[in-house]
Amino acid sequence: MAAVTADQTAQAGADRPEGADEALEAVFDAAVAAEERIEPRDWMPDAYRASLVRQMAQHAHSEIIGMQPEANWITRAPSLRRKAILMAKVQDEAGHGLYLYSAAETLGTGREELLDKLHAGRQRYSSIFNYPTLTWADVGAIGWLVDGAAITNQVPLCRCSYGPYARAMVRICKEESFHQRQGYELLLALSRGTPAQHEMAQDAVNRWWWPSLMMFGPPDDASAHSAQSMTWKIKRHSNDELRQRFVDICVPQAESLGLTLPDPDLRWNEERGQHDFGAIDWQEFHEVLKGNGPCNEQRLTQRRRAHEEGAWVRDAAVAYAQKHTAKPGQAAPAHAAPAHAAPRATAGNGEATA
Ligand code: FAQ
Repeated sequence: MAAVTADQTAQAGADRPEGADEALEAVFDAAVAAEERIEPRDWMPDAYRASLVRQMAQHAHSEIIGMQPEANWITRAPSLRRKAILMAKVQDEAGHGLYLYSAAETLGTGREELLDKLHAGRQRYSSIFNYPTLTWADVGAIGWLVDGAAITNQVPLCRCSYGPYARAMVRICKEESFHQRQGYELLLALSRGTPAQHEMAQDAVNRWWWPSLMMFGPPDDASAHSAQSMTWKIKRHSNDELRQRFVDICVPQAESLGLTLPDPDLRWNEERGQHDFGAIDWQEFHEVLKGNGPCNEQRLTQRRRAHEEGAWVRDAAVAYAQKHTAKPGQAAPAHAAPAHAAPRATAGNGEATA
């Protein structure tokens, strides 16, 4: 970006003449308008930085909490092939979290800080991961619908104005595409299987359809951040636009799958050239956001426990890095104390734990 770097701004320091911030903001606005990428060392408004951290943190948290519902089925996958695919997918989600935390770090917020906020319930993760995976077909429904919704939302983020986020999204979207296809293929196998398997696939779609539509966020007239995020070209489309796009993509796919989307109001609108669909239960969405979804407590408890139990891995990685960066003749610092084990929690919402 041909903008002013943060260093140049700092050099100008406190003596900056009156109106300097406005001038910097004008350069920033022009860069955004010209579709240039904002890079970590460029000057940016504090509110732009804060909004990016907010969205990227929520996104990163969603990826790592999103590992839980499907990981729950790794030990019970019905074949070696399915198990290998599912393990690869769940590992991919961890990787996505890693790219996104790293991208957020370029804005000056450390991963530890973001994780602390997640564990304290001060930052969000996607509502969708607060629903239980009750049968094997849920793994297919998550792949088809949840990853499908994620791709619809995230492909435009590859053109986000903030460089590190946009670049992380390119790789994430390629992997999400594989995730979506494996879910579709799994559901197709079930749908064409025995009547009981078909029924299991339909039941999973019935349960995941509406929560998937909620992933796109509140309706445009209730979306606090959309207008500003779109002006800054963080978001390229509104929540409702992307939700509509997703519905239009899913209808023919559901037909090919031989499954029904659970919405009696779903029909093609010739005039609009799009599908009409039924009302979303926004009360349910807000309850989930408040922490009252079927799995909120379970997901956070498990996340905190995984973090505690993984302390020794982080300590070991730090000790290893220090050892290898220590100058010759300098002793490597002693490694940290071993992590302590926390008691296991049990799910109280019908979701069996692996
Ligand atoms: N859940 O003003 P808006 C995945 C919050 S990754 C929870 O419309 P914005 C991969 C929102 O944060 C899925 N909270 O907000 C995968 C804000 O609260 P705040 C995650 C939600 O940012 C697949 C408030 O409501 N994807 O699935 C939700 O303009 C399978 C007002 O909303 C991303 O994060 C929700 N559904 O638009 C992994 C993509 N919706 O912050 C494993 C990037 C809204 O003021 C397995 N994020 N809120 O406290 C975005 O595109 C946007 O942030 C939106 C929300 C569209 C999610």
